[in-house]
Amino acid sequence: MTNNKTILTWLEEMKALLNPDNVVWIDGSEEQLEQLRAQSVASGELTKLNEELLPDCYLHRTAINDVARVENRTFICSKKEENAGPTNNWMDPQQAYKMLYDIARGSYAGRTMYIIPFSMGPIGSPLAKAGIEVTDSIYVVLNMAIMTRTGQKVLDVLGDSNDWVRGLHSRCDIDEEKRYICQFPEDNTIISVNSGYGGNVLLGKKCFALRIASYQGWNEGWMAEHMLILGIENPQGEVKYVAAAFPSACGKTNLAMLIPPEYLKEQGYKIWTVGDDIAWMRIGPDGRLWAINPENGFFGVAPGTNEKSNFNALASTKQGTIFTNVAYDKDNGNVWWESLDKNPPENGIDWKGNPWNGKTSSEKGAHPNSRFTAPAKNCPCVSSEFDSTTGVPISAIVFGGRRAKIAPLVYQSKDWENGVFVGSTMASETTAAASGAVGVVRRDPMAMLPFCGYNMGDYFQHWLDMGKKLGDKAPKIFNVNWFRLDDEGHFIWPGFGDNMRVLNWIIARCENKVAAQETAIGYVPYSKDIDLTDLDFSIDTLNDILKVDREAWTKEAEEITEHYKKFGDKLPTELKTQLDNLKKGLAK
Ligand code: SAT
Ligand code: MN
Repeated sequence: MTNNKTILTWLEEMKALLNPDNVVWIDGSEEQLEQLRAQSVASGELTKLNEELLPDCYLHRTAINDVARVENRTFICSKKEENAGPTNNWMDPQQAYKMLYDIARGSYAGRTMYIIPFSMGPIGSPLAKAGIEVTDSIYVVLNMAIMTRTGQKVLDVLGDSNDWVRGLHSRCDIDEEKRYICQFPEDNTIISVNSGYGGNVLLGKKCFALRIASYQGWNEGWMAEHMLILGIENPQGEVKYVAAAFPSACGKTNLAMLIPPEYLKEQGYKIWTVGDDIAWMRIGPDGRLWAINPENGFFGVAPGTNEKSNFNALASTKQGTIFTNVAYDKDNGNVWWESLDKNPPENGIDWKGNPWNGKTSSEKGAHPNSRFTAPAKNCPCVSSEFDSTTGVPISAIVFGGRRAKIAPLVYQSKDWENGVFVGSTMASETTAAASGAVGVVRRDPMAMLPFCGYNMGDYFQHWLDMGKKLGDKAPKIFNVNWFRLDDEGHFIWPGFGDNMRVLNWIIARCENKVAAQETAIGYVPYSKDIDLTDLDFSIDTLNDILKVDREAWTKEAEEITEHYKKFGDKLPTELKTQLDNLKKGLAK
């Protein structure tokens, strides 16, 4: 498949280490993938779903102990501990290689080694990068074939270059105690052992496109961010692009595929999806920030996805999709998950593989972090720029998280530097996307806490430096919070399609078309400027969720002071000044 010496040498090493019975190159052809699907159905790794209801779709169950990313077992293995920084687990690279090789040694015996050449980003795009993942899992091969661009073409474009990322995945025994997800940023290398779950094993995704790529971006002057990318088309047919960062399972996929409220649709507004999870952004020849989505599919959270909450995501899963850890409907060969509809299967199998009656059981049918892996091209609102090699120009960057209180529905930062401050202090209540307690507030700067491949203090500085280079062409930076709760614990803002009302305010701000009130935290909308047409929502309630509560923010500023202490000398002085300014503004 290739004469690239750097690849061939590494593969020889991997073969010697892993000792596979067979070696198979993934060439990107449909015939080969079809044969692998058949093979994994025969072995029970995949279940073929009803061909009429869900053509070319499959169900997979992971081990019960292996259902989410494992942040406590994820390591950045840079030579110096300081370069992993205070927010990452660190391991010395020599020690890590030895430990991981000892775990993986001989683990492919009796198995096949699949070699997956893949491209993150449209093949041939100057913003794209290549990788090779070796794996002993057909599930990984089939998911990578949806989530990335795979096969011979990748090798052809790469030629003899050594600019590619090495990814070793071995399921080993799915032993939790020996599960490790290790990134070696200085070596462009990822090693993942003893897991078979999504983010731990689809190495193109978080491991490469965020952890390794963020480090590459720092060195090469670009940005790899945990952001969706969407286009907002106005009635004149002009499209403005927004990139938005939210922690895992905070609705990035929903926002990326939003359907505007009826009255806006009638006026001609449309949303186009470029990406739902990751953005790679570079300064283009015109000085603006241009973004691509390095992925080729959506690895979305299934529970909560339904016709109302995300019609487009659901439509994306109707063909060529792999479902992981959802419930199975034996009578119809169909899948089901919580809140899909009010008609769970009676004769079902739950995500653990046990018989399950959805009508009577109090147990959940699908795991809260169960997923669909769907091809992006299935999405009814996929952007015409999806495969663009130049990407799309970004007008606004939006940060957000789950905050029951405090953070207003939306506000704009005062400038780029202040926007970096807002991103660096982002906080969110935790979800099921990672193992650990759910619902605890944690600081998650730029939604990159589990994904930044280097010292987060340096990462903040990189953001500040990018702002200096972008100058007055820099995107405007905003913060949103869809998740305010009332005293009874209900969401106040309707969210979903109605978030378009907020996006329209954001775009109007970018175009200098609407005024705003300056507050200590930034520019907050006048409530009259958030369009509530056709919405049963009072202006008083809107005022409530736009209010900047001085007392709460003063407490918040104290918590930010604590959060910032972690970064020591690495905290850029600009951000210290920003915090001081916030405190002064609140005291006024
Ligand atoms: O499992 S993944 O890490 O790929 C998805 C997520 O947690 O956002
Ligand atoms: Mn994500």
